[in-house]
This record gives sequence, C-alpha cells and structure tokens, in this order.
Amino acid sequence: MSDFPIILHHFDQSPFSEKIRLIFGLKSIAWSSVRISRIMPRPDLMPLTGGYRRTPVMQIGADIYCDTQCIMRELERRFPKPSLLPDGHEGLAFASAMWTDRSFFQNTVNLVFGSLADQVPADFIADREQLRGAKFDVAAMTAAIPVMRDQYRAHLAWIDAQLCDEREWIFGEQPSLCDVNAYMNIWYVRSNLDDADDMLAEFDHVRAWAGRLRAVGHGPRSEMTSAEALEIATRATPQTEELSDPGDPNGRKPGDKVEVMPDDYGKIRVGGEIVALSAQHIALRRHDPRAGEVVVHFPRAGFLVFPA
Ligand SMILES: N[C@@H](CCC(=O)N[C@@H](CS)C(=O)NCC(=O)O)C(=O)O
Repeated sequence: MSDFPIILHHFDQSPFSEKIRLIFGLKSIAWSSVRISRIMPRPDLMPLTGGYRRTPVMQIGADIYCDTQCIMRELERRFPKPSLLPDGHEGLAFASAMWTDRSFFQNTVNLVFGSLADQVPADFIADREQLRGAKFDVAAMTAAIPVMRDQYRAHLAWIDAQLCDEREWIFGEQPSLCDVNAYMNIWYVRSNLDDADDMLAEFDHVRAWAGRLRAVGHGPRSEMTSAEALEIATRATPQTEELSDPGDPNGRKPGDKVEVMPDDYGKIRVGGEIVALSAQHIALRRHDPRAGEVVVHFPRAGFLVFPA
C-alpha cells in the first residue's frame, strides 16, 4: 500500500465528486481534500493531469486518476472491503455510469441550471461554454424544464422499481457503484432546488434509499492546498507497474506514444507513453516541468485513444 495520502481534487458543489466522497464514506477511507475552483484556471492541477480538466481527479503520490469510473476502479483495487461490486453484478455496477452520468445527468443538469436561470454567474457560463465548445443556453434549459421533469421522473421510476421489493440497495443487500452513480443525480437536484423533494414525493423507496446514502457521509476528511498536493507529486515516483494487453484490438502496447481524450466534452488531448492498459484502463507516463514524472490514468469506455 502507498505511503501517500489519497487526495481528491474537487469542489463541494460537484456532483461527480459527491460520488467519490460517498465511496470514501462507504469504505471508511481517510482522504485529503484539495478544493479546486469551480471554473478554470487550475494552475496547480493541470501539471498533474496534463490538461484534463474535468472534476474530480484523484491523486496518490505521482499517480493521477481521471474520471469517476477510473477513480472507482482504483479505490476498489486498493480498498476491496467492503466491496461495491456485489457478486453477479460486477459488470453492471460499473456500466451503470453510462446511464447515470450521461442520459440521467443531462436531465439533472438541465433541471438545475434551467431553474437557477438568472442566478447562474456569467463567468461560470463562459467557462462551461469553453468546456463544451457550445452555447450554455440557460434560457433554453428553462424552457425545457417541463420535458426534463418527465425524463427525470422516468429515471427515478427505474430506481424505485428496483427497490420495490423492500431491498435496501439497487442490487440487493449490499450497496454498489450503481447506487453511488444513480444517487449523484438526486443529490445534485436536492442541493440546488427547493422543490427537489416534490419530484421524489411519489417514490417512497427512492426517498428511503437516498436517506440511507446521505447518512453514509464522506469518511474522515482533512484539507490540503493545491500547492501541497503538487509538492507531493514532485517528491513521489509513480507506482504503476507495466501491464500489456494481448487482446488490445489496435495492438497498442506499453511504450507507445498516444493521446487520450473524453468523447463527450472537455475534449482536451492528454499525451504520453503507455505504461499499462487493459479493456477498462489506460495509464500514460508524462513529464511536466513542475510535477516531474507522473502517470495519468483514464478509463477506456467514454474515452478515445489516438496514436500521438
Ligand atoms: N466523466 C466524468 C465527468 C465529470 C464532470 O463532468 N464533472 C463536472 C463537474 S461535477 C466537470 O468536469 N465540470 C467542468 C469542470 O469542473 O471543469 C467523470 O465521471 O468524472
């Protein structure tokens, strides 16, 4: 096990970060919180990620984990007990992110920003327009609230249907990554909208389940500055061991120079040399003038890999 602290670069209002904070709670992991700005610039974080700018990012020494899928995988590997991958549900526990983080989350975002409307700060809108390469159209989101309520309700009804036999968690007796992934959307709406609980009123099982998750908390948290986190990376050596994947469909292998980027938005390419890869994970070695040598980890689903 690493001597370095588990560091989460996040901001308190971030729903994707809430997933990871909740996992710290479920697994009782002590962690160091680096609060980053909600908008760019993040001058002490970019040397670590190589330009990846989504939130959250986990850092352990000079190993940097981008995207909640990748962070969850690494936390399961390092802290397997209690497992959030119940027997027989390992695949869907991870795959649920493709439902909760995309279709479900788009409804959630629309409801939140469409309702906040004029209160959304101009600098936040400008930042997210740059991130998406498209207009962050709050007026259109406000107009779409009725249809988004329908969509949000449909997603809630799926969760309620899973829970209707009085089970405590989506897959049964044990909480899983699917619970964490889905809960993010309820947490985010509740954190922002006064009428959030009205939308939950008809879903008794969802309300009880969300109450159980809220009660979990975030585990032992301490604060650290971004400068301290960067300093830790400069002192550390990446711990990732070389791993090849004989089944890689494109014949990629350790030593190849590639670029990796998300397939949805924030499409910034991060370049480096492959250290390890598998069907679900790719790790790149990079050298940065401030951070030194780091290994940056990404998931495969939802990310594109190009030869450099
Ligand atoms: N697929 C990513 C999505 C993360 C994401 O979109 N996070 C939001 C904040 S909750 C974000 O990055 N917003 C832009 C930013 O923070 O720069 C993940 O699972 O971590």
